[in-house]
Amino acid sequence: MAPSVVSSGLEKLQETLDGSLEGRKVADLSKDTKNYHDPKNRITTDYGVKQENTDDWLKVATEDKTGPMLLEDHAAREKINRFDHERIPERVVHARGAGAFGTFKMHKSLAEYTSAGVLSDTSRNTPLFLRFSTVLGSRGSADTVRDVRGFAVKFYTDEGNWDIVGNNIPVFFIQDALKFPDLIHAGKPEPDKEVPQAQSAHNNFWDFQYLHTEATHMFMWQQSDRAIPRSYRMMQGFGVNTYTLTNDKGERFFVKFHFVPQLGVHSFVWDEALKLAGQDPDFHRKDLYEAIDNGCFPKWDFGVQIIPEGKENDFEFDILDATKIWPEELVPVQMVGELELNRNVDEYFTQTEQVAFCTGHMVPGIGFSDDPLLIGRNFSYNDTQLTRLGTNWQELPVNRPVCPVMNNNRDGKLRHTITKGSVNYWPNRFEATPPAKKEEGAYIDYPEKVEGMKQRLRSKKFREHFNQAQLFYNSMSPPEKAHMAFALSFELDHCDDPWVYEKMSERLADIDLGLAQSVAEMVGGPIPQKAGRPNHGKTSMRLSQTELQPKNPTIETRRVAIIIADGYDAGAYNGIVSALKAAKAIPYTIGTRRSPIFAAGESKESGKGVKPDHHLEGMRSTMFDSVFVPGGADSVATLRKNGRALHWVREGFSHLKAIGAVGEAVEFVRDACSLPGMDFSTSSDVVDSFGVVTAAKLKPESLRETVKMVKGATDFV
Ligand code: HDE
Repeated sequence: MAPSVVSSGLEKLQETLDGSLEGRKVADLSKDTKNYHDPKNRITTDYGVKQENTDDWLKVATEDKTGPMLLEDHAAREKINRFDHERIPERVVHARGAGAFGTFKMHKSLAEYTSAGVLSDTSRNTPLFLRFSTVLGSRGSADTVRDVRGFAVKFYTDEGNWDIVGNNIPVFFIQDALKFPDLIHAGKPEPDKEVPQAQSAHNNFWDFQYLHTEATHMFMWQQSDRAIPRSYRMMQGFGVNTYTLTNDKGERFFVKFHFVPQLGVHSFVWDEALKLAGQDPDFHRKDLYEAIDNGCFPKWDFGVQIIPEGKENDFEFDILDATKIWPEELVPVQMVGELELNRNVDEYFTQTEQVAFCTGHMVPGIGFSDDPLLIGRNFSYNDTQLTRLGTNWQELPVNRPVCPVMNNNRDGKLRHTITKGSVNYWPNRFEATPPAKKEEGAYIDYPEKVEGMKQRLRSKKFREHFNQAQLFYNSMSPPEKAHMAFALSFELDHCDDPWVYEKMSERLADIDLGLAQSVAEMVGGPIPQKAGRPNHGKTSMRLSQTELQPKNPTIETRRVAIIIADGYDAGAYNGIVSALKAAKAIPYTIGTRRSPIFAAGESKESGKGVKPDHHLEGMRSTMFDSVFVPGGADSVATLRKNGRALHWVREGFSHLKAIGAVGEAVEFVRDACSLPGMDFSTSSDVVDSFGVVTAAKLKPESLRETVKMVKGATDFV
């Protein structure tokens, strides 16, 4: 990744967007943005005095002798002092993340359901910040671990900030917010040894899952391929909780929010994710930054599921239960808008780290429901920002709204705003800053009639915990089911307390007997002979990733490694590079060394050659979506003798990647993959077998075929 000097060109953007809602957030941020690379800059202290030396502490010293350092050196003390206090508490969950700015647009108005401008005014481009995250790991943990991913959006609307603090999985582990500390304690590293980091594969996590049957549906999602996404750009986002919309007539609707990636939903295979966690722990963070920097802006279709008030009891599940989806057969998703990410942050800490979301941030026309998970969250988010960022966290540039903010909340540590005026209360004799009327855009609470007993109780429908776990499992394709069996076997193998893996082996029989039996056998649990409860056999649409593929498959932004050694076939190499570029994929040349590699017939003395992006030892196949080997007798002979080259091809093949080879490389690839019975006939023009495309002779169609193959392979995983 080549970092640009001033990555997002705020000034330029400001000119083009001037006056628009989108432009106002850009202008607002630029007030606090300084350019480190401005040639006029000189180093100063924090109080603005230019410094001639920030490397040597003031000391009593001569050319021959170093004497004591002097406490009087304020600038030195300031530098160390500021450094000592650089860290703030990391988020208690979702500590590891990456974010970007973007815009949100509705192409169909929801005015029928809501008075919120952000959802009804199709002429608006609402600016936003989106932060993706993992849940369990610390700030420095790896991106590709098995975990739920956060999908938190802050919309800077004309009526105030609206936050959807969602995940890439539509349900949650628990139904009542009060269980959250227990859930997270059980998932985080165990308290005695503080292991494992960023993993659910341990006794406490699975102990919790067994003891909370309400978690069954969610842990099935967390054991599916959804928990190992290929990219933040290739996963869905869900609001998860049930919110409400209110229209101008005062009618109310229950709503769930959905974001569907236009690139389709794609995942790693587990072995790839595991290896990447060590080989490139920043894989997702870099992937997002790179795509935006290259102008390939990730986009999501925005959709809503809506249930009118009065119909909420028509379902066998409670629509306020966050452990349940609203199956799309019953409540279709209406696709009504689009979210695009188009600007990288200028600085990680002040933007991605300091962004602070709050489920309580609602704008007129959008509200809560009595979802007991959501209402607890409404308390928790503001509370946690006080620890993390302090009282005035809403004044930080990334957090402040684009519309005017004025009230009688004052003071507190690090107050930034200077409010002029001689009173700071309401009512006041000047009638200054009065409350707003409805016509002026005030948030009006929905007048809901409420009656009941005060009790620590969940209503009856909340007590059914298995139907949708079965629905989800039944809806998976055979490979997805196999991946889940492997995932569960991996996780429970890491639990060394027999109580945990034995109980969990039994629990799986509540979902599917076959699954329970195969996992129990693998992990050494008792093999269930009978289903815990009959599988209802039902399925639902768009739960399997295979149904969430784009209408027009694309290989835009996919990374393709082209492996070469001296004597490679320049025609094949140049051909594939330009075919990939034309398809907007990103070709990477991987050489036996990073200094220039020479094509067949090209002499070293020519001083030309190709300078590879990386060498074979510097990278691994896991970091690429596809591998291509051009021919060239000498190049292939060298690669054959290179164990790492062999491993590149073999590993890529075993991770189901598209592999392409031309000319002499065909035999090499066949041997590297070494699958008996594979038909890599070199006599015909183009052969495609087990995801490997080979062509005996270089022809345009062989290159086109390779590109198509990469497309095909990336469609599925
Ligand atoms: Fe969160 N969650 N959460 N959560 N959550 C936090 O707030 C909490 C839940 C989610 O990128 C914390 O600012 C409670 C569901 C995301 O900054 C904290 C409950 C969903 C993020 C908190 C839940 C989420 C958080 C920690 C149970 C999906 C990262 C730092 C009722 C819909 C936001 C922070 C970011 C972060 C509390 C459950 C998503 C402690 C009490 C369900 C994406 O306030």
